[in-house]
Amino acid sequence: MEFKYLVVETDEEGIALLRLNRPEAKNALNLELIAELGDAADMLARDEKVRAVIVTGGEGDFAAGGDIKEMSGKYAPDMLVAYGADLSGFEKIERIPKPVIAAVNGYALGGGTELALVCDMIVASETAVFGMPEITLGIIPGAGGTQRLPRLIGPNRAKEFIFSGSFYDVEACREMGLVNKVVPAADLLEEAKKLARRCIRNGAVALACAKACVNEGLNTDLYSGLAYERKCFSLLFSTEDQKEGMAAFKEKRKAEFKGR
Ligand code: DAK
Repeated sequence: MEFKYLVVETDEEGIALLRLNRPEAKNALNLELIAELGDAADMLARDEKVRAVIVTGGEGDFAAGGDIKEMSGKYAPDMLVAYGADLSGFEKIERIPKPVIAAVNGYALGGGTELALVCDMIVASETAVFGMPEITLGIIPGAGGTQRLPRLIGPNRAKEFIFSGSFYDVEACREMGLVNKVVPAADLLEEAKKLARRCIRNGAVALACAKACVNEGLNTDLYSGLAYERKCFSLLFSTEDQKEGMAAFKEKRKAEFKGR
C-alpha cells in the first residue's frame, strides 16, 4: 500500500514500523494523514506476519498535533462532518489486536499526545515534549485527550495538563505515569523494539485477548470487565498455544508459540 505521509516497513521479526513522514509541518496531522493512519492500521492488523507495531516520527518530531492551518477557517458543521467522522485513524490504531508501542522523539503535542495515547505503551526519548495546547487555540482536545488522558494519569493531573495547555518534559511525564520508559534519543527505536520483543515472545492469541481485556475493561464497570476476562481466559484453553505453553512448563523447556 502506498502512503503520502507514512512510511511502513516490517522487519524479519514481525515488528512493523509506522513512521509519520510530514517533517516540513512537524508531522502535523491533517485529515489525509489521519485517514492514512486508519488504512495503515487496517493493513497491519490483518497482516499475519506483523506481530507488533511501533508508531514513531523517527528521528524528527512525533507529531505537533492536528493541522492548525487546515482547521483554522472551519466552522462547526465542517468539523462535525470531516473530523467528527474521522476519529477512525486513531481508534483503528487502538484496536490493532497486537502490541502497539509509541516511540516518541521531539514534540508530541495535542493530537500528537493523543496518538501516543492510543498506543499500548509509550517509550520516549530524553528530548521528548508532551502537551495538549489546544486550550491556547480556543479549542479542547478532540481526538480522545479528555477521555484517555484522565484514564491513564488520573483526572486531576489530566485537568492540569488540559486546562493549562503547558508543555511537559519527559521527566514530568514519567512521574505522572504517561510514559513507560525514557531513553537516550539515539537508542529510541532499539529500546522500543526491545520492549516489542519482550511482548511477542508470547503467543499472539493470548496477547490479543490480554489487550482486548484491558481496553474493554477500561470502558466498562468492574463486574462486566471481569466477566469479559473470564470468557477470554476460558477460550484461550481452546488454543494450541495454551497446550504448548503449559506442556513446555511441565517439560522445563521454552515454549514455541504459533499464534494458533
Ligand atoms: N499545524 C500546522 N502546522 C504546524 C503545526 C500544526 N499543529 N505545528 C507546526 N507546524 C508547522 C509550522 O507552522 C511551521 O511551518 P512553516 O511556518 O515553516 O510553513 C513548521 O511546522 C515548523 O514549525 P515552527 O516554525 O513553529 O517550529 P518551532 O520549533 O518554532 O515550534 C512547535 C515547534 C511544535 C512548538 C510549534 O510549531 C507549535 O506550537 N505548533 C503547534 C502545536 C499545537 O498547538 N498543537 C495542537 C494543535 S490542535 C481530531 C484529530 C486531531 C485533533 C483534533 C481532532 N479528530 C480526528 C476529531 C487535534 C487537534 C490539535 O492537535
